[in-house]
Amino acid sequence: MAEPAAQGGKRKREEEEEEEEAVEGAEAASVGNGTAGPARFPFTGFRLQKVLRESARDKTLFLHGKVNESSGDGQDAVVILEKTPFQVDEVAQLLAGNPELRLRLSNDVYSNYQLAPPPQLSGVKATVVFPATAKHLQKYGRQELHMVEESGEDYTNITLPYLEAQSLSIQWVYNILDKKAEAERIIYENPDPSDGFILLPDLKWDQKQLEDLYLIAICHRRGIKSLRDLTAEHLPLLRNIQREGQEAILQRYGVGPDRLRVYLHYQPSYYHLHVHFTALGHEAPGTGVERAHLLAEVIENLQLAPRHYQCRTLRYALRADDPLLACFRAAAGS
Ligand code: M7G
Repeated sequence: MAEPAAQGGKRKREEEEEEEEAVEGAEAASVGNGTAGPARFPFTGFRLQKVLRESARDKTLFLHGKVNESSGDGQDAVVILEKTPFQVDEVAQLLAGNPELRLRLSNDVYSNYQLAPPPQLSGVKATVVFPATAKHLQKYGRQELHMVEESGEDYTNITLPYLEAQSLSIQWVYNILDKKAEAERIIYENPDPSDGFILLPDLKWDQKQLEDLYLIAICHRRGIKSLRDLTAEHLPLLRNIQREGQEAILQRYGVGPDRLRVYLHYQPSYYHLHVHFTALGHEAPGTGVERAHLLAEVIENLQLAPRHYQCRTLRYALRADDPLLACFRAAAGS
C-alpha cells in the first residue's frame, strides 16, 4: 500500500515544490522517478516545425519541433505548454503587497493593468513527448472529427487488427506498474495481480489545486486492452477500482465520490485498461458522451449482460487523418 493518506486539500508549499520538481523530472526522463533538483529537457535545440494546437481560452500551446539536429538528422519532439491555474493564497499576498504594474486603461471606476507576477505565480507547465512518433503528432494535432459506429464484428475485423499493428507504446504504463517511474506519486495500490491496481495523479494534473483534480487507476493485470475486452469476469477488478479509488481520493484529498467523475475512454489512446478520476467541475478533455463511459454504468452493464461490450455497437469520434477512419471507410466501400 502507498503511504498513509493525508487529510485535506492544500498541502504545505514546501511539500508541493518538492513534488512539482519530482514531477517535472519524471516527465522529462524516459524512465525514472524524478529528481528534486533543477532539470533539463531530454534534448538540445528546438526548431519549430508546426503549431499542432493552440487555445487562448485554455492558455495552451502544442508544438512540434525538430531537436538534436547538431548530432545528425534530428528527432521529433512534442512540447505542450500550459499556463498553470492561480493559487488563491499567493495571489492575495501579491495584491496586498506592491505589485509591479503598468496602467493600460482607466475610465471612471474601471481600470486595466499589465501585472508582472513573481516567478511562483507565472509558472508554465511543460509536458514533453520525446522522441515523438508520427502517432503522437497525430494525437496532439487538431483535426475535424467524424463519428464511427463500431459493431462487435467491426471491432474484431477492423479495429483490433489495426490496434495490434499500430497503437501507441504502453511502456510508460509498465514503468508505473513495475515502480520504475512515478513510484513516489502513487496515491494508493491494491497489489493483487488479478484484481488490483495503482492509483496516481494523471500527467495532466499538477496537483496544486483540487479544481482540476485528475487521477488514473491502472490495473495490474496485463492484456485487458480496453472496454471492449471487459466481461463479467472483470467485475471484481472494476468494483475494486470504483470503491477503493474513491475511498483513497476521499482520504487523500477530501473529495467525496459525489464530486468525482469516474470513467473509461473508448477509444483510449493507450491500450492497457485504466480508469480516469476527475473533479466533477473540471471539463477535462475527453469527457464528451462520444468518448467517456462511466465506470458505474460499465459495471451495471456487465452485471446485466456479461458479454455486453463484445456485442454492443459503440459509437465514437475519430480524427479525419486517423488511419482507423480510413479502415472503416474502406470496409464500408468494399
Ligand atoms: P487515454 O484514455 O488512454 O487517452 O488516457 P488520452 O490521453 O487521449 O486521454 C490515458 C491517460 O493517461 C491520460 O489522461 C494521460 O494524460 C495519462 N498519461 C499519459 N501518459 C503518457 C502518462 C504518464 O506517463 N504518466 C501519468 N501519470 N499519466 C499519463
